[in-house]
Order: sequence, then C-alpha cells, then structure tokens
Amino acid sequence: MIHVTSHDALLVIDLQNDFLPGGALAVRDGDAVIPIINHLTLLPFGQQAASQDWHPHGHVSFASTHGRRAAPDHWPDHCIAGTHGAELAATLHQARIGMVIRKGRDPDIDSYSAFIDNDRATRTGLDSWLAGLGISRVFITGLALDYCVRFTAIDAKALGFETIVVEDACRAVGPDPQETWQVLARHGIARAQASELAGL
Ligand code: VGL
Ligand code: ZN
Repeated sequence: MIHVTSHDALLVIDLQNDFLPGGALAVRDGDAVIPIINHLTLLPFGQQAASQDWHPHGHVSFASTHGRRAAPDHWPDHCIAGTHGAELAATLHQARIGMVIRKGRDPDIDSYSAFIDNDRATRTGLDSWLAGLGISRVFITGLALDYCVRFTAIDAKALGFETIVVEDACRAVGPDPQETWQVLARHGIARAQASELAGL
C-alpha cells in the first residue's frame, strides 16, 4: 500500500468536457476515470490541484488555424476559454481542490504540461504553489495519459517532486500507452493503481 500524507498532492489533469465522450477531442472511455478520481479526492492529500486546457479562438494547436497543413501537434478546436467544453467534468468532486491552473492561454504557445508551457520557458506557477505548501510528492491523474499527463509528470519529476502516475485514473488519446509508460519509467516516474493508495 502507498500511504497518502499531508506532504502529498493530487493533480487532476484536464478532466474537461471536451476530453470526455461526446466532446470535441474525446478520449475513449475518458469518463471512466471520474469515479476513481472522486474516490482519491477523499484521501488525506495535503493539497489538490486541477488543470484546465484553456485556449483562445485561433490557437496555434488548432488544425483549423493552419488551413490544410496537417501536423502531429494539431488538434480539432477544443477547450475554448469560457465555453462548456472547457469546463471541468460536472461530476468531479471539486470540494478539496484548492488550485486550478489554466494553461495554453497564449495564442502562439501550447502547453501540455501543467507546470511549463511547450516553449519550455513560461511557468504556470504550480510548482511554487505546491513546494511552498510543503508538498514533496505528487499523484497525477486525468486526461490524456499520452499528452498532458505525460508532460506534467515529466516536469513534476524534473522540478523535484517524487512523481506517481495513477494508471486507472488516466486514459490515453492515442493507440500506444505502453510507449508513454516506458518513457515515464525512464524518467524515474512510478506507476500505481488507485486501489494501492490509502490514508493513514
Ligand atoms: C491535450 C491535446 C491537446 C491533453 C490538450 O489534455 O492531453 N491533448 N490539448
Ligand atoms: Zn489543448
């Protein structure tokens, strides 16, 4: 068992309507993580934070912004700031979430990580918020495993947090989650199941 303490934080990544079934960039089975994450929010984490992908119209990551040129990091229009698609899942238990980070707001820079934009320069402030509150270990959940969860986990580890990705509390958008697990393992990031976590 892994015992959750006040030095641990729960991070809920991009659990937003557009990434759920029926959304603009739906992750298959994405809604299956909601009851699992809701259960985790009841454990005695010192802090809980959520991120939201929060893009302006015409964002650089939207395929529609670039006409017909397709590229691997181009997506359907999604998570437009202030829209229903950008809202957190209505059934997520937010009672203990103390910080919501909105990322990808610069029209010219995407941000898969909840810590640092894809330009690798602009910080969101999440690391200082967590560290300033005595957090040394983070448990990462949410969508999508192979993009925003992956980048968030790699940055968390590089920023000095012990990092654990909760497998059954994540879903991938692409076909090969094993590649992501291999990369995370190479970075010294642990993998756990929600059932392994317990309060003291
Ligand atoms: C995400 C693609 C584009 C994610 C966000 O949350 O994983 N993926 N924007
Ligand atoms: Zn996005």
